[in-house]
Amino acid sequence: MKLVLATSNRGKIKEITAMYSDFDVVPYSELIAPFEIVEDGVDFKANALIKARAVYEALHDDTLIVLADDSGISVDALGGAPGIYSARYAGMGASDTDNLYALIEALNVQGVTHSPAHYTAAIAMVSVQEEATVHGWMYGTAIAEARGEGGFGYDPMFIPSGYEHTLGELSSEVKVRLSHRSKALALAKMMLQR
Ligand code: ITT
Repeated sequence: MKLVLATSNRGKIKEITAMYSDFDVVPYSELIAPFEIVEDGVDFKANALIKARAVYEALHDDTLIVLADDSGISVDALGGAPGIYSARYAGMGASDTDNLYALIEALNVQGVTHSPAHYTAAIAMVSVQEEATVHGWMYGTAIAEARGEGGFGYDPMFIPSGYEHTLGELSSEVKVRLSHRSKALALAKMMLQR
């Protein structure tokens, strides 16, 4: 079954490809020229559907299934920010590193060294037959410093519940066991197999 990923995020592509080794997974940019998708949905689910539909429609191939991920981190001490704005917390076109240090700075400004936080992933699947969405979450603590080089995005400042190290310091195997994306992808896989 060919599964087209409607994402340009290399960290997501790596994680999804590793977890879906039993599928024929291809990023959409290998099939058509990548294009900008306006993510103006009200929540993660709406944005995941916007991305999956946009790529499905652009491909013009009803044998394909398109899968999109919309995700982000929500920090309690910041009222749940950045949430759905995680990819542009430091402004439009910001890099992962810019966003990471902007979030650390926001905690420092509040005088917060540790705050409860969680990641959310919404996965949307679009095919000729149907559209479906699933979610996954990972809870833990956001800290006001970056530790480790592993993972991507906000991982160097996120300590999963039950651990003492950040996802930047922990192995990718640990992240696969715990992550918001893994949980959502496991549900999505059951639907795809059905
Ligand atoms: P696509 O829309 O092309 O998929 P994107 O990076 O713009 O790529 P999102 O709009 O879903 O994706 O934004 C997700 C943001 O949350 C982005 O800044 C990521 O770095 C961050 N994020 C999501 N999952 C993460 C994870 O597992 N670890 C670290 N950061 C993550």
